[in-house]
Amino acid sequence: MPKQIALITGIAGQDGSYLSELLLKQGYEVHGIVRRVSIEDSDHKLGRLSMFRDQLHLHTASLESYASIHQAVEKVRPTECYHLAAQSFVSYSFDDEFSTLNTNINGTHYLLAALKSAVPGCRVYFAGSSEMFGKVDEIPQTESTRFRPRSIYGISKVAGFELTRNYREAYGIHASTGILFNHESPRRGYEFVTRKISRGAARIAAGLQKDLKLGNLDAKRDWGHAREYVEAMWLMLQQPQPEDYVIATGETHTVREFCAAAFAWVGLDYRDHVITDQILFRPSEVNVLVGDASKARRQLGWQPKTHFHQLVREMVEADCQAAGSTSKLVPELGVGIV
Ligand code: G4F
Repeated sequence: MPKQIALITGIAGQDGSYLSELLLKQGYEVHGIVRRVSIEDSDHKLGRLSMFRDQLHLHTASLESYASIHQAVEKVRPTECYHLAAQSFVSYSFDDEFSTLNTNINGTHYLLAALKSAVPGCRVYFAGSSEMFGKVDEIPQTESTRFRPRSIYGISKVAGFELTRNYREAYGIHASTGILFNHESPRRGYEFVTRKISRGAARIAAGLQKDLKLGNLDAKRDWGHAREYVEAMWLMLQQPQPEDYVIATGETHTVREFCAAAFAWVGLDYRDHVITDQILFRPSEVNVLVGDASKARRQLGWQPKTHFHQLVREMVEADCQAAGSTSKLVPELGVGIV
């Protein structure tokens, strides 16, 4: 069997790090595209890769430059390409619409065009998002639910999804989109709500901070474990035909429930510490997301394993360790108080 060569954009992020580990274990030669600043500040920006950094091949390129993307693709000549890089923080997309659209849409287009030109047989994964569903028409959301995005980020992902579909249909590229619902872990960035809460709870328990400011506590999300979601990405590229798949747990919880559970793990009541701040509310919100991953279960044999409370616990424990405190593990508190 010829050597499998993977190219991952966004390799330094949460998903990129879990995916690299998975592919290395399977014997892939793993290449990643990173920004020049990441190499210059590698302790900080490549921290998630530190455990296996010496097994990776990193290349500097920018999603804003077709020439640099083409050069990286031509050099690596991947058999599989996972396009994870994006401006992925939804709130920020309201503040800088132009750069979100530019990076997310043009970056995807540049990559698809470079792959088509240099390695048309390469299988491609595009990181879609449940944010594409936006103001949802139906609950739960499936592959055929209409997209009604409510943020510039969501709009950019719908465009990426359509570009991917078009490259598949027009040029016969094996390109699939994973419509991934929220997926979290102790490697999640601090700006996302779950990590903000797990870290906040741990630091408050350790006496390092008093309060935690949050926005909309009533938004509902379908939260799964990132380590399992990258397995679904890989499975999509092993299928004979490229298709699009919803990846989700099928369970939804409010941000408030996440707070209650996280603070309960450290023996605290979130109501004594969480403050809502209007500044952190979004101009237009996606109120409820919950996915139906039946197609992935049927065709990929994929299903989520980590339950909401296990996920919260794993994140809080990791942050307690970082904050030098111990979690007191009192889940009963978290279940009742919302
Ligand atoms: O953690 P979030 O910022 O994630 P969001 O916006 O759902 O997006 C994430 O999941 C998507 C998949 O659906 C990805 F495509 C995307 O790249 C990203 O990974 O916010 C979750 C919810 C929102 O409703 C937000 O309004 O939490 C609410 N929230 C309340 N207070 C907050 C806060 N979100 C953040 N980031 N910070 C807060 O203080």
